[in-house]
Amino acid sequence: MTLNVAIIGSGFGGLAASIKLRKAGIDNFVMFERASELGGTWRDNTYPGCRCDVASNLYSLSFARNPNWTNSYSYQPEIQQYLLDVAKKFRLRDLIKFNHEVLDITYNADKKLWDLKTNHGDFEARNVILAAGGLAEARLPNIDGIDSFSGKIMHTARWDSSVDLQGKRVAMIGTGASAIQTIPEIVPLVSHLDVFQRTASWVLPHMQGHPVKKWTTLAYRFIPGAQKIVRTVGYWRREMLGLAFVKKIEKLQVGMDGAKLFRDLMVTDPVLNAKLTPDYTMGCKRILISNSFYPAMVQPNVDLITEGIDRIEANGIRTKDGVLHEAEILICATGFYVTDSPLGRKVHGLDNALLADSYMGDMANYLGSSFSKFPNLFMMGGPNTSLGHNSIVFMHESQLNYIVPAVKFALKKHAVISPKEAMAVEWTKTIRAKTPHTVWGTGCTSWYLNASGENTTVWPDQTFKFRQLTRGFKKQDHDITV
Ligand code: N01
Repeated sequence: MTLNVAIIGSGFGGLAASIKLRKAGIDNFVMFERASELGGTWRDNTYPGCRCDVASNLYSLSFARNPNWTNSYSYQPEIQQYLLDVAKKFRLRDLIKFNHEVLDITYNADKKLWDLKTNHGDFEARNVILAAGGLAEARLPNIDGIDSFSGKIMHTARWDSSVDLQGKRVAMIGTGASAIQTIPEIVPLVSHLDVFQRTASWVLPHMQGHPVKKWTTLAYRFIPGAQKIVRTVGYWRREMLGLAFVKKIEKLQVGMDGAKLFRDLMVTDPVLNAKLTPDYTMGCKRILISNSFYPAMVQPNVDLITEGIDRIEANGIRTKDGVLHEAEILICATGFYVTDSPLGRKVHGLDNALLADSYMGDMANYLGSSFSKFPNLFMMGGPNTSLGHNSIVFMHESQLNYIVPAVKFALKKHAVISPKEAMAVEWTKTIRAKTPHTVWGTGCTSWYLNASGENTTVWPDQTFKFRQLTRGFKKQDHDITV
């Protein structure tokens, strides 16, 4: 049977797409999920201390608010439970084909259908929504000798809870968002931790993460609109930060001064303090929020190594100064394949166009959601729809305001639709021209940039503007064949 829609992934994006499709009266669709459970990045990231740095009221679907959050900034298990609850409430589980890894997605122009190859057989679909997520493919560092390490290697996004860290000598590579949450949790366990830092991060104190009071939960449950108001206020506070990122970069100096004060109070050793001092404008890489990272870094069993890694050997990590830092366990908090996600190489459109070129090559996109040579294919979390300052769930819902009516139109009219090449080129040009004037154009390396140093990941403007631009399906922007 030909599917109306094949959705790839069952994380926030896939679940939201399913709910919205159904609400639009569309049936006969499935979510292909390579794992045995739904949840995407919140299923995968089970490292100790894993928590969202966006408030729970905001980091949730607007149409599925949860009055029962126990913490204002939730930890991973509660977010994963939220997604399981959403799936239950909206009866989505039966729509998911678990353990189905999509191996290839190719457009068949004769049949006007997408052919999907999975590890459990082949499928055809009239429309495809890619919702595999930007933080899905864990990246191990490409460091000489990594295969020769004789101990256990773990990536934070593939945490193995059966590994006992108690009393072990541990090395951690990376000091990004995942690392700074993991480090304080494992320092009390390990005999020694060497943290290998390539770039120091901007760290601010966590001022608002706290258990939710009972009366607040009651207010969320029983006072109509109470939680929505809190969510809205939280959204606009973040947009103030967004304003500094995209228009008033000089205002970030206030944040940098505050972060310096915080660091100076927490890290009194001048050598360690200097090593932890970032050398780029705050916000160019993701701002980290933690009250426990600096206190962990000053513990006597922790060393911060900034000499640069030369290679990994059987017994540890050798730095460029020739010193071998012995380790029994190696933890890589080294991020994800984002601009070079393997999924991009599995999607082939017209003229054998490769979706990977939307991030890595010159391929233009429309609203970060569709591509001229990929008819009836849409991408959640596509180019320049990731965020540095607000909730990604808001962006997902914005994308769906365009994607769902587009799919509905295509199904109703039996139409082949794709954005006009000129519209896609115009959109991509406009987005790329914005970045140099934002904080992401101030010069730092991050996963927001592709191999050519171009921002193909983060939305370089305020999010309400994206919401305005994605309002509905504009026929005039598309090539439509019926
Ligand atoms: O990954 P990252 P992450 N040698 O790519 C270093 C979300 N998230 O998993 O900065 C040495 O940010 C790398 O160094 P450098 C959030 O969107 C959110 O931490 O490239 N070091 C960096 O320090 C976040 O942005 C939350 O110089 C190497 C680190 O590894 C995204 O996930 C929590 C190296 C990678 O940092 C990714 O965060 C967790 C090498 N070869 C994640 N390769 C919250 O909500 C890489 N590094 C709080």
